[in-house]
Amino acid sequence: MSFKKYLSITDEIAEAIKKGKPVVALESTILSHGMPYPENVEFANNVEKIVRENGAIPATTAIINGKLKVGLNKEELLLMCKADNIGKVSRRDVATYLATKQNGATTVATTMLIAEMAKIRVFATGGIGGVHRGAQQTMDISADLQELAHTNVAVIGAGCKSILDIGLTLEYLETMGVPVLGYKTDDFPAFYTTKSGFGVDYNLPDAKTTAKIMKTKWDLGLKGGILIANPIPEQYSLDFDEMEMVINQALKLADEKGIKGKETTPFLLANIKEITKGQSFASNLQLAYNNAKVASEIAVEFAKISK
Ligand code: PSU
Ligand code: MN
Repeated sequence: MSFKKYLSITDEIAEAIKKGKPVVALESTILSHGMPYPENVEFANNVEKIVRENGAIPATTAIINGKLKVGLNKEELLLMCKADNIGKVSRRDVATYLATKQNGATTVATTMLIAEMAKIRVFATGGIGGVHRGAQQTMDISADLQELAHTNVAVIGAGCKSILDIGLTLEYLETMGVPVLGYKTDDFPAFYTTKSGFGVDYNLPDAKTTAKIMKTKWDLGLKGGILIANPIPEQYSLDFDEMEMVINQALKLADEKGIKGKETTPFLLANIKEITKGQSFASNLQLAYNNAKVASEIAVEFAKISK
């Protein structure tokens, strides 16, 4: 297919995919637009290390020099982390960035898209985008949700932040037929906290069962992604009410400054970090590490039954 000329997969990852070995996709927007430099460099290296320690091969994605990159070398990772002139690329931006050779970081939506092209079925992130609060007026709904509806990739994330309307986000996913599965939990996590007050469709007992559900869904030809909601480890969990206050403060600031569109999410993330004096950032790192670990375990089990 003609998309292959745009794909640039490292030899190691290409070989692993060919042999049916476990590979875990990782996004770059979390690096370029979700975290400050140089902390994001350490984070990027740690996440890749955790994936390897748990038996899978990391595949960080980005758009560089007209190519959809699957797997970044040190230099390319640094480019994403320094984030000088690095756009935030969602589905609608992909063709423009490729054709005009602009460099960009991939969101959850774009990472899913690239992962599917490369035949990678498991992707670890921090949290997904969703239906924003006030979407009834603004119609601000992340393209991540449409991608989950259509693209065959399992996304492991710590739910979503309550910068979003979590209830509406879950309704949207239900409408689109996206399974929302809790990893060893009955509760949909709210990123910084283990519980959001909303439930999941099913409580996954282990990686093996997760892999079985993924395989069954796609065997049936039921197109689309699966959201695997993996709560932050208890010891790093923050107080829900305290985070609500912080988030409300950030939302108010965004409103006052008239922040709109694709700037909204990065603006809110940066301000939450600022208001909590970095405390939320430590939790952010830990939940993302935990997602990488669980995603790798799932990728290992999925590889076993997909041979
Ligand atoms: N939510 C987070 N951290 C993030 C993002 C979302 O808690 O880094 C990033 C992800 O890359 C996600 C994107 O795909 O923001 C969603 O942006 P938007 O809401 O503009 O679709
Ligand atoms: Mn948006």
